[in-house]
Amino acid sequence: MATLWKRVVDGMRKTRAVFGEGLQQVFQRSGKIDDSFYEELEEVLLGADVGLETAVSLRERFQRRVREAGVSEPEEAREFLREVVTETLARAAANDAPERGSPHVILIVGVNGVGKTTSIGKLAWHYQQAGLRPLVVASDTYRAAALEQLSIWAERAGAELIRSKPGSDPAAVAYDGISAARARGCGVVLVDTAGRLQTNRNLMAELSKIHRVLGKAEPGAPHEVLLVLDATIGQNALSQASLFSEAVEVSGIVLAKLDGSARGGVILAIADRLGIPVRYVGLGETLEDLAEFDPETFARALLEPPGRDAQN
Ligand SMILES: Nc1nc2c(ncn2[C@@H]2O[C@H](COP(=O)(O)OP(=O)(O)OP(=O)(O)O)[C@@H](O)[C@H]2O)c(=O)[nH]1
Ligand SMILES: [Mg+2]
Repeated sequence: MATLWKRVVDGMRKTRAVFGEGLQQVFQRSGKIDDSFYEELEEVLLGADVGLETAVSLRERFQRRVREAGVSEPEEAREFLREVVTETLARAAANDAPERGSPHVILIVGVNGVGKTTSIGKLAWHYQQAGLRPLVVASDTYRAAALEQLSIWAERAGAELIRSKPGSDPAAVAYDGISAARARGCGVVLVDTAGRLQTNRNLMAELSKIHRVLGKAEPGAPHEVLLVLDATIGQNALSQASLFSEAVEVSGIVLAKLDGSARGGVILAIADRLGIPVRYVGLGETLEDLAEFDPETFARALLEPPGRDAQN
């Protein structure tokens, strides 16, 4: 299996092409550090969809460090950018691995088509590899095709599956999923839900119901509510996150489709502005294309110039 670093670097090719190349030009420019150096840097950040607020904050913190250190050559300042980027990403780091024993229940939510079902397939594989016997629950009961898609992922990942007929009550299926997990000794339950727009009140109310029913079936459940965001939509992902947080308590983010996006700088905005940990990043469409979020790795992948990624 490819190392985390290799998967991240390959997956972030599009972002790296824009961000890494842009930074390369800024840091390799001739002349001393001056105002236009900082302006160019801010432009590169904005071009990778870091967002205005986060770009300004990064630039200011970077500038302060460069001044304090008395550095005047662009190339010497590079390390300070790595520091502020890593610190920003570290705000989104979290470590709460599922405990073995009772089923650890994870509810997956998000807007239509962001990558929920695919991410569940990858997560199921991740937990399967960790020996936790995952069970996936098809609480997206609206479309027969959705049930079929989840079944295929469950099979690929070697996960147990609980599904019901199209049109049945999503909360009831969720309840059955937990009973089944207990009976079968499964350590992790992943609940797939139908995509919904944050503006659809009925569907949002349904999400709260699924949440409540899970809590009745298993004390403390859901232990995690993961909101899947689509990295290709850049800054719009931020508003989705705030609106979903009003309906359910989101405990973590899965940033899907980072591989399809040249706007991977959005991960900095998410870390800087949301106050919700990033747990996983989707980097493609196969079982293995999921990376646990790690600030150092992602900072390095963002900042290191393309071409220097051969080792490690
Ligand atoms: N390149 C890439 N494609 C992805 C990734 N995650 C999901 N996709 C693709 O995005 C599309 C939508 O994914 P789904 O998992 O069906 O999304 P969903 O949120 O379950 O969609 P609904 O259930 O319709 O709301 C599919 O074509 C996936 O293959 C990723 O990390 N990288
Ligand atoms: Mg789906």
